[in-house]
Amino acid sequence: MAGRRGALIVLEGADRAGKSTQCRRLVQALRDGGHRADLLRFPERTTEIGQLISSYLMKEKDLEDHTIHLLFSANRWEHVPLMKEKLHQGITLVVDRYAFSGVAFTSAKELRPDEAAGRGDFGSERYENSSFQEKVLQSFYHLMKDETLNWKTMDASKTIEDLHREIKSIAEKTIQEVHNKPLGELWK
Ligand code: NYM
Ligand code: MG
Repeated sequence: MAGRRGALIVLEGADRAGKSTQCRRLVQALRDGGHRADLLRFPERTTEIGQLISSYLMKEKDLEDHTIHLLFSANRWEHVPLMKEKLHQGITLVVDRYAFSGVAFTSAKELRPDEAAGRGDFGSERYENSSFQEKVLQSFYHLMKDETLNWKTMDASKTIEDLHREIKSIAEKTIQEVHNKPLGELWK
């Protein structure tokens, strides 16, 4: 195992797709299978920056669009040294949202045609309505055209168990494929 690095596995998607459930299940399954794996999520609401983000999302605080965008970004950057250290140590990171959510959610604000959104079965945080989520999805599809990022599309309407099996098998394959590759950059 010496010198093997961990894989960076990111689950992205609209709200309510089941990412958090799948991330938890995946980390547990990888650990049960003898891998070293840790769970991360963004926004990580426990830091000072994360608390600002959380109060923005809960509509307790108003922030200008660029400002909140940069806070989401800063919230990822403040974790990058730790993430790199873990990956170098051979720990696979399962990440519940990353920079792609940053792009998809911010650009969805620019795409928004009007406020006359029918409310779906979402929570009460900012962005949690079906017309906004539709824009987010369009943004994700756009980002997925970048083939240098090893995207796999999951059908979130499948059962938790079926999805878990699929995701686990992709993750295990990815861990093998990247273990002797150097860490790259998301975007160059
Ligand atoms: N979100 C998340 C963004 O708008 N930009 C970002 O960079 C990230 C990481 O935060 N609706 C949005 C997407 C979600 C919200 O995330 C809270 P979660 O996964 O529901 O805690
Ligand atoms: Mg949410």
